[in-house]
Amino acid sequence: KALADKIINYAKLPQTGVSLRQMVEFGHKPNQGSLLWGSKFIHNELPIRLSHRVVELDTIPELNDLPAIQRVKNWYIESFNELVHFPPVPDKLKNLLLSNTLVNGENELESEKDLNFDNPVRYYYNTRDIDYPLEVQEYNASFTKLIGLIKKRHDAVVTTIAQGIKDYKRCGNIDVINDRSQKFLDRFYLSRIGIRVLIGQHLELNNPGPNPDFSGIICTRTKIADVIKMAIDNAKQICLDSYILFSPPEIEVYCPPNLEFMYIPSHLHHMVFELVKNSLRATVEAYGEDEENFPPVKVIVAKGNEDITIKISDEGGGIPRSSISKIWTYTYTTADTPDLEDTFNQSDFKAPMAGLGYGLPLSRLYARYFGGDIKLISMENFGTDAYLHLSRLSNSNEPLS
Ligand code: W6P
Repeated sequence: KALADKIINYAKLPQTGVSLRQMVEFGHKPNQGSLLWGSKFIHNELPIRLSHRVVELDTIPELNDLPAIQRVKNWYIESFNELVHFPPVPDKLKNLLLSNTLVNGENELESEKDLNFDNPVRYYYNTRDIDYPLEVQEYNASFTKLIGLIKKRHDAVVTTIAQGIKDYKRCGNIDVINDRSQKFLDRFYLSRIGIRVLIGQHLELNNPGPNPDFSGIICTRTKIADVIKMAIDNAKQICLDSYILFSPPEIEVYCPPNLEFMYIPSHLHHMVFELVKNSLRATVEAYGEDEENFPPVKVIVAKGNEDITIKISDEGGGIPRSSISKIWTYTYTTADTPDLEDTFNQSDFKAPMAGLGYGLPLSRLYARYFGGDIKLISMENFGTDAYLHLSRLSNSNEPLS
């Protein structure tokens, strides 16, 4: 039908990546005019990214059969449809916006001739800080509302797919996770991170909080030691909730004081939390009730020119070298995995010690999204070192598949 054709056509258009630096530069005190360019960019870009995922999904028959995947695909189609039906910027606002767009300034258009409203927007353009008419604000507000609803619709994508794959495997379909669907899910979740960063950034810019260190959801002064501390407290608490323990293993942190960099704090928290949680679990399971002899988990932070690297070391017995690659798959977990209902039925949601096994592969995607990575080195029968590399060069573009 018409919608299906439209999706196929959009999927032929290239996706446009954005760097952390671009987002931050744009996000510094945007006015309603700049936000209108932001709305236009996302209005162009989101349907393209959504269509790529839908079309690609049709090429993975092993996954396409899953009811859970069909549900998720329908969310993508619905959101695509809402976006392409959202009204374009009214003509009378176009000219006003064009005449106030900054040319040849920092971070602006390269030349006047690019100033055609219907050209594809590479990212955002900054505009003069004038009083824009109410219609601009109304347009931005109604677009912001739409993408807020879209973001919410897709909240449960990861858990829906994870549970779907688990059920499907339990019914005897062991071939769902082959190399092809593994690579697809990596691209799919990486793309999802990018989409949610764009939406999250736009929502935040349209409704900014008071903290001047933030540009949208990006903190220009993310204090590594603070984020690590919170992630550790969180992981320790979950460790206490999951095991009958007097106290969880000690965690020693060696971090240059006051070290800060530009990042999305929630992403950093998520990755450190996940790695620390794994180290705690390995330690507790290796030592059992012998709490007094828990070897501490060590967190070491080093600042280089290219990277800030966080090493998380445990002496939890390690894993065989041949099992390392399984850690990054979407079906492997060393612990018993609770079903989703079990975790949601608790009066308030508790992150389980061992979730659906997605924590590590997703953390690596978060790292890669901004040019970093996660590497695991294990000594079987001793322990594991996890290296979280974070790129300090914030101008690497979003990886788009
Ligand atoms: C383990 C297995 C693992 C995965 C990720 C991080 C730390 C650890 N420790 O034994």
